[in-house]
Amino acid sequence: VDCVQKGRCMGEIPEQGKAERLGSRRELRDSPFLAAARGAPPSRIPVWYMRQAGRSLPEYRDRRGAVGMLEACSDPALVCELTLQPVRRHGVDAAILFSDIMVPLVASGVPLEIRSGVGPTIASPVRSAEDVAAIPSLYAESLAHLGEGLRLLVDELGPTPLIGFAGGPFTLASYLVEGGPSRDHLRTKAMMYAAPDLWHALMRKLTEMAVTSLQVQARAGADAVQLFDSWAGTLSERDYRAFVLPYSAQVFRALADAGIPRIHFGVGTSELLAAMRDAGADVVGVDWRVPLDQAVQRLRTVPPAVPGPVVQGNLDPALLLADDAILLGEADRVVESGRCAQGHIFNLGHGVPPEAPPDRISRLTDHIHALTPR
Ligand code: 1CP
Repeated sequence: VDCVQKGRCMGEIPEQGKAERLGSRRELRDSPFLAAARGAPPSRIPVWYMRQAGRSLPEYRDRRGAVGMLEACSDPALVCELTLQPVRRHGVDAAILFSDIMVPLVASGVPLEIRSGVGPTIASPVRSAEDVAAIPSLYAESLAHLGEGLRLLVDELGPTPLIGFAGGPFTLASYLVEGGPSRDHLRTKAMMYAAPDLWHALMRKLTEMAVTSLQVQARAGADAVQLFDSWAGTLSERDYRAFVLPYSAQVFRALADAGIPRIHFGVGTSELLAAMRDAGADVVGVDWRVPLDQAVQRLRTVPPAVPGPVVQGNLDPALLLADDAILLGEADRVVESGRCAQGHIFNLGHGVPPEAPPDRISRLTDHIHALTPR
């Protein structure tokens, strides 16, 4: 079924409790993704991929055509269609809303663009107290299109759960302060060190935005949420705990009542894994730099938390460009090293590269599904 062709427009649905909504999607009770995320035994090893929608898929290139990224994100029917494409093609165990971490900033009125092949660029980077004060507040009503896309999806997805997401406070700050993508995040870290009051004021604003956005998504039917603090791995654990963790913890706390699994992910975060779990995440994403058995060791707290750590990851995305035998062999290693976790959601260590052959992604998915779950 194609959301765009159907061109349906649904009215406002009153806010519902999660338990009530689960009742209306009874098929979700058997979801391997939700079982693993809760630390329960899944019927098969769940698989989804960060950036599973997007340029690796010919049907995506077809549908996106010349439509700008932000324009695409504000069209609920198109969002629905692009979210469903990888679910149909690969048979993954979760859908992730087609959107971007910059969408809440755009909705609040911060002038920015997403340039094809570049990423987000900010018209006037945030460098002073005046700049921070000028960032408008985000109102839930400004994200009505996001909620609308989610509601269309909940109807279409049947037994497949839907992941909502937001950018983590450090990662959003890095785009705002640098003015665009950055390798070293030097200006961002300089602000953090040299102007801590300014930094904390900025973090408070971004935290509020992430909370508003995730609450809108949870109310519209997201079955899990992921906080993408992609670039937090540039910080030492000490600085992460002082300058970022309190804000991420606030985001996770604000989502506790929604009763849905909360995933926390960043790249290069081998040294931050325990801190990222301490922020209140139910599931911690692990990139490819540390094997899952070691990640689990790092995530075990003293006294041991009950239940034990649930991890997501951690296949190197570059393997999608190697041949099948190498890819599947490495995937087996990831699965084996993840068996000591309370739960493992198979994923890549970061996003699907646009060059990844779609058929190979499907074969990888089938291969993992054929393995015996823990
Ligand atoms: O399928 C999915 O995963 C859903 C789609 C999705 C998600 C989860 C997109 C679509 N963006 C995101 C999150 C996002 N956006 C993150 C966190 C995840 C990650 O680390 O990859 C980040 C850091 C961004 C910022 C961003 N937006 C970048 C990265 C730039 C950099 O600093 O390297 C880029 C290239 C974008 C644009 C974007 N977002 C999504 C797509 C399909 C695109 C490309 C659009 C285009 O080129 O037209």
